[in-house]
Amino acid sequence: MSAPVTGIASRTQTPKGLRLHIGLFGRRNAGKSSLINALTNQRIAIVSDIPGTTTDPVEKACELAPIGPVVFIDTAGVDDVGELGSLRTERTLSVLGWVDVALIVCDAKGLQADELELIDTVSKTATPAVIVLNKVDLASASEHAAAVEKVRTLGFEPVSVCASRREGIDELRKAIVNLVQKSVEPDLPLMGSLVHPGDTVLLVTPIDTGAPKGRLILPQVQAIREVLDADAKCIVVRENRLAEAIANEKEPPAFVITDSQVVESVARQTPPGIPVTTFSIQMAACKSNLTEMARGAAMIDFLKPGDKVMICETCSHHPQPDDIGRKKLPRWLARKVGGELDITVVVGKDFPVDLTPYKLILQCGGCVVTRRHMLTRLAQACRQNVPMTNYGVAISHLQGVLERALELHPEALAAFREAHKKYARKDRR
Ligand SMILES: Nc1nc2c(ncn2[C@@H]2O[C@H](COP(=O)(O)OP(=O)(O)OP(=O)(O)O)[C@@H](O)[C@H]2O)c(=O)[nH]1
Ligand code: SF4
Ligand SMILES: [Mg+2]
Repeated sequence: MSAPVTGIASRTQTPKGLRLHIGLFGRRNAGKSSLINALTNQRIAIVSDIPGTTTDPVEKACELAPIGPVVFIDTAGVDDVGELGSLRTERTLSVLGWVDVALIVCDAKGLQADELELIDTVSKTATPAVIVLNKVDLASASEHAAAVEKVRTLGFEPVSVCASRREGIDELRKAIVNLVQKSVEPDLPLMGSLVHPGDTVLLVTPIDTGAPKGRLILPQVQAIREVLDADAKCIVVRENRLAEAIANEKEPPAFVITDSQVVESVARQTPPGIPVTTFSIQMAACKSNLTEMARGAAMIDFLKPGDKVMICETCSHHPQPDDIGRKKLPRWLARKVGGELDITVVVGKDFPVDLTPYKLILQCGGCVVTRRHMLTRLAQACRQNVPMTNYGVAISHLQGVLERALELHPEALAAFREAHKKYARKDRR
């Protein structure tokens, strides 16, 4: 795992993981790419009258007035044909599982079967969606009226547009804003409700070879900002200055938050009574479901050599020489298990449909994706009874201090203990 860096150079750029993700779905030639251009008032997506122009999900980060920083995901048409076509359709539908908002682009002349299926899917999966009737210029008044009526019977109020002439776009923007306000959960803060005015929070940030030159990584910057916003005091140290920093304070800090990689040393140096957490644990709490991730970590103690484990890195960052996901975690796990595991590394946003071959899934922090994306993965793993945890929770456990690191999250701690007992009972059989 290597979280994206931030600093002076990137001050004006909102990281992807903090942007609203808006996906466009529909048949080939429906006008999905044209609509992205119309909404952004730019030519950022390729438009052509050849069906199947967009073949893979394409992400475009941009500003969408008045929402602010967003990522548009242009997708391949859901009516694509042939073997390759059905693979594309499968990828498109997987994107539908994690966007914050879906724009279902339909034909104003009348809804086709694929379009009705898409609307059915967003209804069933409770995906916040706007149904867009595009190409109103080509529809007769009665065709258009019938399409509007049909969408209403499905429980949605459609927005009619002509993407190529950029008509109806302001109304569409308004509909997106309303939907976001009504149905999209705002991002949770990294520190949740842990910081109070007047508190002192100690941040431990190791500066090793993996640390970006001259900058701090995103979760560290986010944490500092949240402490300041809460009118609390923030002390930032490397692990070698931790004991000194605690001793210098008249009052003990409210808690210590550290990079997972030095959590064992931090837990050892921090007097009992001062809670310790990690950036990754807080990331799991705000970005997915820490309780489930803690439950998943219990499986680590029951893995056997040769067991299949899937490691998921949600972005294709350039792997470091001693990369956490690809090198350190497999090495630490092998040491713990007493032999090599059968590890598969999955990079990017695709996630296998069948997870049952795996004994455990280790997910990175997912800093570049939406909370919904992480929750969708977790829900899929839960449905298939496959334990899933995240790198940081796993590292704390592999370093023998997970219980200490979960002190601030009693529900997650209880879930970890309960799952541990359950797996132990199964293991004895
Ligand atoms: N008349 C009319 N043509 C439109 C409208 N919107 C898009 N088009 C045209 O429809 C064709 C397909 O548009 P695209 O935006 O490429 O459609 P797409 O859904 O991205 O298509 P694929 O990438 O092939 O799935 C282009 O020739 C556009 O100019 C519209 O509102 N009215
Ligand atoms: S998405 Fe995952 S692998 Fe990529 S930088 Fe963030 S935590 Fe690391
Ligand atoms: Mg397209």
